[in-house]
Formats: sequence, structure tokens, C-alpha cells
Amino acid sequence: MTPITRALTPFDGQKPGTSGLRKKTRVFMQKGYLEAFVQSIFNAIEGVAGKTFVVGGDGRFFNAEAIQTILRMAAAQGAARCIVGQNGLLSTPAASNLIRQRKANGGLILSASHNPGGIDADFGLKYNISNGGPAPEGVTAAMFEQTKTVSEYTTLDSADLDLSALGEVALGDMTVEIVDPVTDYAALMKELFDFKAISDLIAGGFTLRFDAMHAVTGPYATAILEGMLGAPKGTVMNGTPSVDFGKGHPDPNPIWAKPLVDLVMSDDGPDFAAASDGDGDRNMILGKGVYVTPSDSLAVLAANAHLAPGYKRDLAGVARSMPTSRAADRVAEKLGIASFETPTGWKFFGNLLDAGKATLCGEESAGTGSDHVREKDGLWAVLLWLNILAERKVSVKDILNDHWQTYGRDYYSRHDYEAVDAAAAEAMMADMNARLGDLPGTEVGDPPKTIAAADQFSYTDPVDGSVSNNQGLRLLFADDSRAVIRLSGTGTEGATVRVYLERYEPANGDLEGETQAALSDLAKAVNALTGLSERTGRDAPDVMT
Ligand code: VG1
Ligand code: CO
Repeated sequence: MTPITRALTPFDGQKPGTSGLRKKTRVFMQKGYLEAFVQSIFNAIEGVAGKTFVVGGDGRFFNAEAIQTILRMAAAQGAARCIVGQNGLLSTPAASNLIRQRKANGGLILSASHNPGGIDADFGLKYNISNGGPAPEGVTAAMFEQTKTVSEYTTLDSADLDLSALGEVALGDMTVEIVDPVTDYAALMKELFDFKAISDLIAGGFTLRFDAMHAVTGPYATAILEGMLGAPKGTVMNGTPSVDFGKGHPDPNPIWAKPLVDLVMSDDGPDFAAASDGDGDRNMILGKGVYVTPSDSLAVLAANAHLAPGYKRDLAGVARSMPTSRAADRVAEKLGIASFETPTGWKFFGNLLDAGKATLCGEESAGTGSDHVREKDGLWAVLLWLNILAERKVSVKDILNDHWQTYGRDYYSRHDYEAVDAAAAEAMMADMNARLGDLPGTEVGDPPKTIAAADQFSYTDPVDGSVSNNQGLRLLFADDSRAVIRLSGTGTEGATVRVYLERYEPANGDLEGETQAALSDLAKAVNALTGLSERTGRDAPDVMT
């Protein structure tokens, strides 16, 4: 099969965001668009000759077609091997694991994660490096540079491969190895957690539900929870991946996974429930009558991880993204281990994990993970919670209350204003940036709150010294409450403004409050300061997590 080189005209805006390139599916489907981006990735990593890659995605619309294009281009350009999940499916954490276990040079993951799927929804592609983690900023910047000048791509003129049969097939001179997407990942989970203790818990009458939201974790959760741990059939809801996620948003939060939240809040709800997102790297944790905020979940996991076999060793440190609440820091302090604050996006945890500085990482956006892979991992978090519950033998609610009584409670919520006018959002951020120096000492809101400090978060990676500026506006108030404002880097329509709100209540304070009520003065102060409502024309957020 002779490689063919075809001319290309570069596309504007192929700039990877928080987690790869995300666009409307129809944008990705334009002639040459995917090819231009894939060729730019290949150019940025100095070619693919002789290399091995892992390829897979969350099964959304265009996943199957895009994989064929990637395989042809890799084969034409001399790659030695591509390891592909059966039917093109791989969850993001499973892909990360395969890259590491198989010592691949990297991976191409097709997903727009929590964004909806379908021809009129979203598609995405990201490149992961040989440690299994998302390409760091230096690499994504090199890709973006390539997209500006890419003028041709090389491919094969070949029929589509059948990706449904396990085993090896040749594509030109490249080997395509089709693997079961679940096997290696499930084996890793079995090493980390006490499956016997969790099985016994379930056999003893503990009830649980897992909502796969019609996305990629369906097969993983069914194999592990129902298959290996003996949970009854039907424990996994919406467990068959579909190209449009059953027309839903595969985003595990109280808005998009409302049926599950309603279930745990009802009298006959299960003891434990969880949900994951499109590509399987996020998690939402619920217990009977209680929603665990992701920031609290990270803190609880850090405080209790030693109960699971994989984490009996001392934790090296805990890392969280800057907008994530400070609850995890309080645990790290008590454990006498390091805590790190990184910009939003899992790519910033890679160096800390590789250097052995952090063991657990987490983000307020329902992402938690550890050094077992280099991505956040939804089912991992669920299994760690189950392992802790099996050891402690108390309810989720009791674990949370006990945590707050020990460390105090960080009331926390994120308010999202989605698909707002991009120019208005950018003007608001620019105005705020210009005013930063004047803000300390200013009183805002009603009742008035005094701003103690204000800045734009800038991060210097403690491992390689790279600097990332403008990672979010931080407002610290005199009463120690905090607000962070930033624009999303994963949206595909207009701008999404994220306002992160938190207020600490000490262990002897009021721990029983309702989250939104506890944060309403802070939300009002932010609105008064930024003019958010007038500027965006919205009087309430679209999503509150
Ligand atoms: C969002 C989240 C961020 C997360 C990212 C990718 O980014 O806030 O914490 O790492 O999505 O998650 P942004 O820029 O929109 O705020 V996933 O599960 O969509 O890959
Ligand atoms: Co995701």
C-alpha cells in the first residue's frame, strides 16, 4: 500500500483548550479538518515512524470514522503499532493505563468528555504523552503552531478496518491490535482495592446504583460492579454507550444526573450512588440523602485512602486545581504531607505525579485520581469510596459529618453561565483584571464584604519551572471566604463563565447549612463587583454544582 500525500489548507482556531481540541462535530467533519489537526500532532511530536500509540474514544458520534482516519495516517507515516479499544471504545483512564502498561509513545483520545454528542453537538481529540497523561502546555503549544502552517498530510487509500474482532490486523506496514477495553483496567482496579471486602459489603445488603449516562463507563462499571463485585443486575443504569448519550449531557452533576440525585434523596434510595461522564474520567458521589461535593470528596479520600490496599503506603502529597476548595489542604496539613495548587486541567498534575510529589489529585469539576494513571478516573473514585465504606461500615452521610467535625466544612459551589456572549465575557474579565490593584480594601455586596486580596493566578511548575499565567481571577475576602472567576476552556459555543464560591466554617461552627444559602452573600458580592448579570443578560446560573 503506497502512502498518498494530499494538500491541505490550514484551519483557524485549532488551539487545544483545557483538555484537547473541542469543537462542534460538524466542524470536525469538514473535509480535511481532522486530518489537519492529526497531522499537526504528528508533526509536533516529530513524526510517528516506529512508534506505538493507543487509540480510542468515548463512542460518541464520529468516533468510529475519526479512528479510521487516524489509523490510516499513522500507518502511512510509519507507525509500528496502534493499540485500539474494541469498537473504538476506551475510557480516558483506561487509555492512560494502556499507554503506561504497554509503554506506548502516546495516545490519541477521541472525546469531548462531558459535552453532549451527536452531529449537532460536540466532538474532541486530545493527545496524551508516554506517561499516559494529557500533553503538557509546551506540547499543545507546539501542536497549535503546526496547525497554522500545516499544508499536507499523508495517508493510505485503504478500506475501513473491522474494529469489532479482538486480535491483530495489518494496515500497510503497521500492526493494529484490537484489545478488550475493560480487561487491563479492571485488573489494575483489583490490585488497588480490596474486592473481597467490597463484595462482602454488597452481599451483606448494602445497596448501590451507578449511572453510566449512556457513555463509555457502562461496560467498565458492568464488568467490575456487577461482574466482579457481585452487585445485582440493574445496579448499572444507562450502561450501553450510545453515540448521542441518549440525547443527554453526560456530565455527572446534580443538574444533568438529576434522576440519580432524586433517587438517593428518596426514602427507598440506595446507600450509595455514583455517576460518570462521557469519557469516564469524572465522578459524582452520592449517599442516602446526601450529595458529596467533589472538593469534599477529594478531602475525604485523602483522609481515608490508607484503608485501601493500594494506598497503605504514605501519601506523598495531595494536589488540587486552584478553584477546588481548600478542604484537601486541611487534610494534607494534618497528615503532615505536601499540598499543591495547580491551574485547572489534569495536564498540570502530570509532573507532580511523575516526580512522586503527589499521590492523590482532584478538581472541583468532579475529577479525582491518583498516581495509578495520569488522568482523573471516575470508577477509581467510586471503588475507593466503596473500599472506605466497606472498612468503616458507616454511611456516606456519617463519613461526611465526621469529616466536617474534624476539619471544619468548606461550603462550596460552582455557578456556570453557559454559552454567553464571548465578547461580553471577555470584556468583563479584562475590566476585572484592570481593576485588580484597586480591589484590596474595597467593600462589595449587601451586607458588605471586604476584599482582602485579589490577583490572577499564575503557576510555576515545581518540577520543570514552566510558568502558566492568567489561570483565573481570585478574590479573597476578609472573612476568609473566596471567589474565583474564569472562562471555561472546554466549551464550543460562546463563552462559559465559571464562578467558584467557597466559605469555611470551623469544626465548632454551623456544619448543617444548605450550601446555596451559605454562599448567597458571597454570590451577591461577586455579582455586584463584576456586573455579571447585566453583562451576560442572565439573572441566574445555568448550572450550580
Ligand atoms: C473543565 C473543568 C476542568 C476539567 C476539564 C476537563 O474545564 O473545569 O476542571 O479538567 O473540564 O474535564 P473548563 O476549562 O471548561 O473549566 V473533562 O472530564 O471534560 O475532560
Ligand atoms: Co471527562
